Amino acid sequence: MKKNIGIWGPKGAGKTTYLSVLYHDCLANGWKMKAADEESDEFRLRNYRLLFEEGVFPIATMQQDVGVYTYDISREGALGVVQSYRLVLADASGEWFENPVQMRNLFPEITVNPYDRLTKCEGLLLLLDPEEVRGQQASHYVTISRALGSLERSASNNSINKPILPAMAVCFTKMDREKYQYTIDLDGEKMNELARRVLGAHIYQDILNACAPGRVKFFGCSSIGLQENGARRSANATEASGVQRIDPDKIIPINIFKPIEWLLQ
Ligand SMILES: Nc1nc2c(ncn2[C@@H]2O[C@H](COP(=O)(O)OP(=O)(O)OP(=O)(O)O)[C@@H](O)[C@H]2O)c(=O)[nH]1
Ligand SMILES: [Mg+2]
Repeated sequence: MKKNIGIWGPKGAGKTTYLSVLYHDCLANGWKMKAADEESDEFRLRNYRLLFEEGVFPIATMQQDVGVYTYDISREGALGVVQSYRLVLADASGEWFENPVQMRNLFPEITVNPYDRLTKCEGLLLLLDPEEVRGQQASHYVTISRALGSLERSASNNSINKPILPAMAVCFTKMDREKYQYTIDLDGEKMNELARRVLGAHIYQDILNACAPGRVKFFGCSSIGLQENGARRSANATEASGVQRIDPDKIIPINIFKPIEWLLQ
């Protein structure tokens, strides 16, 4: 079963890093995963080396680089029934979501741009750095509202009677940072409370309004894991070279595959 998963998130939210460790976390959750083409495998391997060998984050995605990555995942569920999906994920620079008009004008040749991809996605991953959202709620409001509007329009175009919106997983990234570490695994009402606090009442309510009941869920995640003492260093301080270092041996991604697993349900 083919599933287009849309990824949405402002610049630097952690999209590329998230995708880079997806393979790792998918396996850790008892699934098998295989890249469906060479480009998808190369993306995975290139970033794997950066993170797990050199201990550095992938570089910021360039404006013109819109990558579409396809992975086949499967696992044996209850009663030996095999579940299998083809995940199609697109990764783009956050500028596509912050300034879509400007990006479209700059790169008219990118016909299926990440923005338009939303109109045919079955699930949406909204990645947000909670620290950034808190600092700039108004600009995030705009970026998030665009995603919601685009989803709602595509739903009402596709079916006349009952618009069916894709499910949406809102993931707060980089929750390994000291301030957030203790909230990474919150669930249910506690997670909703955190989301309301981070997003502000307006954005929070807009998200709930745009999604059918039970079709939106908030997650806390970290691509690099808690890193123990290293987390503080990697999150806040930059080395003299300007490159943040991660301890490759301590990369244990948290809640990376879980939101996708939830979207697939
Ligand atoms: N502490 C911590 N920092 C992270 C994590 N993931 C990403 N970062 C930091 O956030 C920066 C941006 O991450 P990216 O994955 O490049 O973000 P992006 O959303 O792809 O950014 P653009 O492609 O520029 O839009 C990284 O260079 C890291 O400094 C994480 O799990 N924990
Ligand atoms: Mg990126």
